[in-house]
Amino acid sequence: MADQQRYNLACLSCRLMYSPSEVIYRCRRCGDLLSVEYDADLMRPETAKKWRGRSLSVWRYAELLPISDRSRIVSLGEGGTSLNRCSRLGSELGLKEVYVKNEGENPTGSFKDRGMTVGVTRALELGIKTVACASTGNTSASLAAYAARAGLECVVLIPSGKVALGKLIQAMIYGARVIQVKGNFDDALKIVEELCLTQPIYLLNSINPYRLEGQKTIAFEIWDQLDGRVPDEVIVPVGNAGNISAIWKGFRELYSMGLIDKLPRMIGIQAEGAAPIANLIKMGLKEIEFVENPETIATAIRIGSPVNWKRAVGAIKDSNGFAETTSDEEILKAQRLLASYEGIFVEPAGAASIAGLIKLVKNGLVKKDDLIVCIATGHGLKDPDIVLRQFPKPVEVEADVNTLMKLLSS
Ligand code: AN7
Repeated sequence: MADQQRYNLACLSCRLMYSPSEVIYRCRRCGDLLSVEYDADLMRPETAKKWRGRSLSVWRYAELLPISDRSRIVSLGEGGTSLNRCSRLGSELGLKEVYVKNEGENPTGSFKDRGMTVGVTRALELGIKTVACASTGNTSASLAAYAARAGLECVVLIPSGKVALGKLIQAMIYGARVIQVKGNFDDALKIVEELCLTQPIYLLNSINPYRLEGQKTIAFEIWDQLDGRVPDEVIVPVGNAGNISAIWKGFRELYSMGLIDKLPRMIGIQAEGAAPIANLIKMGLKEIEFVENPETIATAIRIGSPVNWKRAVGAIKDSNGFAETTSDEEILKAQRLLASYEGIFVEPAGAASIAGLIKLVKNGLVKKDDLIVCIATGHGLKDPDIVLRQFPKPVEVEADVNTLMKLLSS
């Protein structure tokens, strides 16, 4: 038997409420996005007692996830990613306590799996047969996998020629219909949203409120992994701006439940060529100025019109945080630094949080003793080309130990 629904959907702007039984992405009155809001009786410390004894994963936090029938969860073992204390990186930067949460450890290699386990489970509950998304790569890889697991048809739209190879082949092998759109991610998202409003196809981009529910568990896990301590700063790469919003929601819920008594500052990092949110925050603009032709080697965050920009700006401002931009060069440098100092290999977009941290240190915006968590959002093997291009071919030797020793001593 399904539990009773213990949440509703609420418009972010006008607060109009909708029943979860509706397939709806935007408020019918004002057009803004929707958020999952739980019944007040769940927002108590007692709720967290049920979490103890369950393994670290997205579903450890089931009471605060919008699924009524837990017997039908579509899972591949998502979440439970490591939170690595990075002492070598920290001392290089003159910081005492830096952690990297390695979301590349998720089943398809990015944090998107946290959202998809929830979103695709909801799709099944709603009786959906076909799911779709637009994607810079990781969302499509993840949706394709979870759709396969659930036995759903899957359509993914990607910007022509601008998706890292590893992500493209994932969507293919999982059996999705992969369609390249002549345009960028923003163009692809626009048409897939239109498609899903007129066809019986369920949209699983981050305008879908259930996705963010899964992703907020990054905050819950950090809190668990730090034994109840709250970071001073959480640094997040920002593209479509769903993840930073989701993580902030997670921390706010812990706060509402009375489990923490302070909140972290949320720090969003964007690539210079795709930085509408960072520009807004840094220049104090009133209105967002979308970037028409976003460009960065971090193709995952090559997004000019982030749909969740309002939520993200809210998260940054309400948390007393800020936003920063990083150049492609800084991103690649950070990617190498994290790999060679800590053994953590992330894709360029995932390294944006590290590149951002380096910049914040330079600008004196974080303190030496701060407890800092960087979110490394995707696995390095997604995009091998970018690394290959930066290194010379490995030297070749005869299969002879003396030659080898000579080489090593040179
Ligand atoms: C590695 O896959 O948007 O700010 O379509 O893959 O929540 O969008 C990917 C985003 C950061 C940005 N890091 O997260 C997609 C897509 C990685 C990513 C982001 C993405 P959001």
